[in-house]
Amino acid sequence: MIKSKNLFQIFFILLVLIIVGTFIMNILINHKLYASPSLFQIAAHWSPFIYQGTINNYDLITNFNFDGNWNGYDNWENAGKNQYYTNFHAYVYYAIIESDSHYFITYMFFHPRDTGNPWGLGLYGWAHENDSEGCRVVIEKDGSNWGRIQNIETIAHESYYIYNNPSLINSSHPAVYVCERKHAVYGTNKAKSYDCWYLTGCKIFLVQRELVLDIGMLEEEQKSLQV
Ligand SMILES: [Ca+2]
Ligand SMILES: [Ca+2]
Repeated sequence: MIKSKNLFQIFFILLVLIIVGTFIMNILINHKLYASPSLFQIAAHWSPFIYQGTINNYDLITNFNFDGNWNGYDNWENAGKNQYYTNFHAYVYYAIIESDSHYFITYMFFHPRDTGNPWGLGLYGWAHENDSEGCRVVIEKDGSNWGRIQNIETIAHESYYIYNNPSLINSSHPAVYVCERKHAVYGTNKAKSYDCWYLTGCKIFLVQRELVLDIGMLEEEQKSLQV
């Protein structure tokens, strides 16, 4: 027969195990140590803060099918229609490549109109439909859940700029700067480019983590299209 003293000891040991187990599980869940993050979580974790120069709504980053179709030949015309021009939603497209040692995360910013430079002149001055520019974030696998940022690479027209060991916002978000009109992307607001001569004089807004949610919505949208 088990004595009441022994029963108390067993009960006490079980209680301690439950409390310690719950505490450990909470740590694992909160710090996502119970499983490696998914590729989507990796892309969301390192997603850039985007400083976008704007002079009008054609400088708002949006989705390719903003007009309800996947036809790229009507985007210039439709972007100018009031129902779309006043209702662009923020989207960022992403792609991620994983190697044994790195993640290569590409973020693409789409604008239906590149309105050209103010003079319509120069090698890249012309206006055109369907503007796609962006950046790539290179993450080195270092044994931690999220890895370590190695560099970011931006595209501006047909040139690439590499920024090693960039400073981060909220510890995991590199900043990129997107010019109005032409939408060239730089990793610094002081790039030696004619684009940034007029970037500094315009209104700049900051697109934050909401873009991550839109990436998720886009994934669901793509799945529904595949069905
Ligand atoms: Ca279209
Ligand atoms: Ca452009």
